Amino acid sequence: KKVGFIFDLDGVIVDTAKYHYLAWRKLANELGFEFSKEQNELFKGVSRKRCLEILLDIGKIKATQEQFDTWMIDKNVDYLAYIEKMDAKEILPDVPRVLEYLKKKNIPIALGSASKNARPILEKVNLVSYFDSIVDGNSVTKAKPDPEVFLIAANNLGVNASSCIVFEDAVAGIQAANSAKMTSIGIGDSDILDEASYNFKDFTEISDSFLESLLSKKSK
Ligand code: G16
Ligand code: MG
Repeated sequence: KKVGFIFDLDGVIVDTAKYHYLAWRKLANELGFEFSKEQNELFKGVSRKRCLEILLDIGKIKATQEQFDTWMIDKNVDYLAYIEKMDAKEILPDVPRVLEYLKKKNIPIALGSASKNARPILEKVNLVSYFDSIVDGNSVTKAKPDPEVFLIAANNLGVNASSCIVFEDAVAGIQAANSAKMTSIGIGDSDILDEASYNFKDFTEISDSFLESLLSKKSK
């Protein structure tokens, strides 16, 4: 059976969470309240719109539709200024090795991200060519933990959902992969991502022999 791999973006391929944080914090400060790194954890894997809703809850701010739309744009403009300065040095350790390993074996690879900025980020870090399909926040109607983003990715790769393996750093992403009946690999804190099929701190812990054994198991 044909096997496919799906990578989340933020927290898996690059650490853009820090830039999201700085942009959300700036907006919070402008609106007159603090926004901590701990609170930013809630934003991982969550859509931009949902992030702003949570942020306004934290600040106890009621917004008109017009204000809401303006703040979404303001935050993204600030975020894009950080993205503009990104380069390949920001790729998380050993991600290129794993991508290269899969590419050499002709395994189809997709991106499955909540971000509407996924493509420009992949371009900035020079990884676009590894992806046979890029499914991002522009292509989905339902956010993670809904499996939509991963199901579209599997479909684009021409691989059965149950033959896909997903790398995710967010609880909502692991849940999305699980409900799509995919094999989920948690990247990060195994206590937080305890619903994943496998857990690793980062890609340096994922050996070629682990990938090999996963491939032979999944292709049966
Ligand atoms: C990422 C981040 C989220 C962010 C979302 C939308 O998800 O983890 O914090 O809110 O994308 O990003 P944008 O504002 O660029 O559309 P993922 O799925 O790549 O981890
Ligand atoms: Mg993520």
